[in-house]
Parts: sequence; C-alpha cells; structure tokens
Amino acid sequence: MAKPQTKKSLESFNQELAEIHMTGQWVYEDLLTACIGGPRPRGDAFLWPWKMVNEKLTEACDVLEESFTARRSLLFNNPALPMGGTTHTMLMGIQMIKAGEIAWAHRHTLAAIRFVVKGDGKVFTVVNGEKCPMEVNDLILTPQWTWHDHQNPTAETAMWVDVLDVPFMLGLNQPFYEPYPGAKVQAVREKRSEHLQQRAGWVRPAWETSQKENLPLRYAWQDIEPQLRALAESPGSPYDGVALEYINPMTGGPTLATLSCWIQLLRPGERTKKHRHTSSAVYFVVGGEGTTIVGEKSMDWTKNDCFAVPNWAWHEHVNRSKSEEALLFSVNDAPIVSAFGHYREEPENSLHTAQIPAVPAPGAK
Ligand code: GTQ
Repeated sequence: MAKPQTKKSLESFNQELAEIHMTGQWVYEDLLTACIGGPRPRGDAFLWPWKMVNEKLTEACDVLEESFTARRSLLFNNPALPMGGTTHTMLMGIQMIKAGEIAWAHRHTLAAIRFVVKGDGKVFTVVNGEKCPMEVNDLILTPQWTWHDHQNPTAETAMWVDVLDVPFMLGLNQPFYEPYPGAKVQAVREKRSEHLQQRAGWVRPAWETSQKENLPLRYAWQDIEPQLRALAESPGSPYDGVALEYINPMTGGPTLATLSCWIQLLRPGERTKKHRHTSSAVYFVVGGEGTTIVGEKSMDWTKNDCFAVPNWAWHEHVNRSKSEEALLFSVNDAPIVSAFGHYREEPENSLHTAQIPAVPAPGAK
C-alpha cells in the first residue's frame, strides 16, 4: 500500500496555480463578498479651485508657447486613481488658447465635449467641417472620430472645459488617433445647407437618409438659458434640483453614447436629498456658491471651480446663498452604465422616473 502523502496546504496550492497563470475562484470569492451592498466608490471626491487652475493656465501659456499638434489643456487627475482620470471613466480639463492661436485639426475615437468658460462668438471649433461659435456657456460636442480644430482669431485668450471618455476608452483599449492630413486646420463647409446641424432641428430634407449619432452639435447658451428659465418653475428632482440633460435631438437620448451633459439649477438655499448612483460625474460651477457633500467630505465651491463625484458615493448639493441661484454644468457616464442595464440608485431611482405633467382637468385654472 502506498504511503499517504502529506496533504498540500491551500496556500501552497494557490501559489502553484499562480505560477501556471491560473487562480481558484475561491480567491475571488472574498472580492465578491466585499461587494455586498455595492462597490466601493472608485476615486475620491475632489475639487480643483478656479484660482489655482487659472494661475496654472496662465503659466502654461508662457511655458508652452505654442501647442502645435497638442492642446494647452490642464487635466484633472483624481488623487485616488493611479491609472489617471478625473473619475474612473472620464477625464476633465480646462483648455486655453491664446489670441490668434489655433489648435490643429485631428480626430480620435475618444468622445469629447467642450463647455465654454471664456470666449465670444468669434472663437470657434470646427467639427467635421462645421463651424461652431464658442460663446460663454455654449456646449459643443466633438463626438468620436469627428475632425476637430479650435481657432481663436480674437485679441483675447479663450478657455473652455474639456471632458472626454478617456479612462473608459483606454480600459476597452479602443484609442485610435489621426492628425488631419496635409493642413493644420480642416476645410469648412461653406454652405449652411450642408451642415448636419441643419438636419437636427424641427425640419430636415425628406430626400436624405439621416445621421442620428455622433453629430457635430452646438447647444448655444442663448437657446438653453430660456429653456432652463421655463423649467426652473417646475418642482425639479428632490435629489438634483432643476437638473436638465442636454439631449441628442435625433435620438432623444443623451448627448453622446458615453457621456451625458447636464445643466443644473439649485434655487437659493436649496439642499438636495442625499442619494448615490452607479454613474460618476464631473462638475463645473457656472455660477453661485455652494457645497457638495460626498460621504464624509465637504467641498465648498464657487464660480468656475471643478469637482468630481465618484460612482456609488452618497452625495448632496447645497446652495449656500439665501438669495442667489447656483448653476452647475456636469458630465456623467450614465449612458455607459445604462447601456448594459447597470444604472442603480439609492434610496430610489430618480432618473427618468417621475410622470410628465398631466393634461389639466376640464375647467382647471
Ligand atoms: O481639444 O481636441 O483635453 O483632442 C484632449 C484631447 C482636448 C481637443 C483634450 C483632445 C482635446
């Protein structure tokens, strides 16, 4: 009879498996049980104050005299994300372009949005040949794989917020990049009738097929603000105040397949109810003064500050002023999360759940 061998320990067996590039599922079991109740928020809640960012942007103008094919954009690195990113899916930054300067044309599979901080209608971004003027608070989309260049023919520097889906796209290993061939800036469509944005309004050519995704779109603040004013009279969300999502007019869905943009008004003294959701968000303070509390952390913000709220972190917003409104622009990754049915919220779903206003009853005033 063979002598019974001494039993191998689980530890040494795990080690043996590791050496041949395998793992027992029991090793992951701890990881899974740690997720009862959901994931730990990935990344920190963090704020980049405008004063500091603005100083560094001004310095960047001297240090990086000309940006050539690059961009003079300062990107926000979340201190708890060693792989980079402002949240685990999005990268936010502020870009500055000097008087007379151009940011050369290129395209990439990274989707991006621009929200204008400083500019006038003479500064513009060209997206797939369509000239989009950049006035303060305008939102301009540069969807995946669209050619884009930025130009500042004015005598003042211009600035805007950039948000891109970089960490998400790198996670999927899908980055493609191409400089515009043969020129610094792209050719523009001379005729308005050739603009795709001309096909994304109330009417469109009946004889054409239509493009629904990845359109060059400019959401002019002069159009958005009156809509915000009109809807500001509604009760809003108890968790987000009067939060409006910018929509793709062709699909009725979010701005881009990966990124949804919001403009959010907090009325004087408003304090939203605390909630958490599986999407993460990056914010730019358009105006007002408030505080966003994320878990144990309190972030006081004021005009032009930027901050990040990681996913699945309890948070609430407070407008600290008793007399002034606060206005927040934000970008979230809910389209990514929702695409696979993973959008969750606690204590209850508040995204796209309330009923639209009912038809008034006969005789109602
Ligand atoms: O302005 O085109 O921050 O392509 C990163 C990549 C800005 C831009 C960024 C870009 C741009």
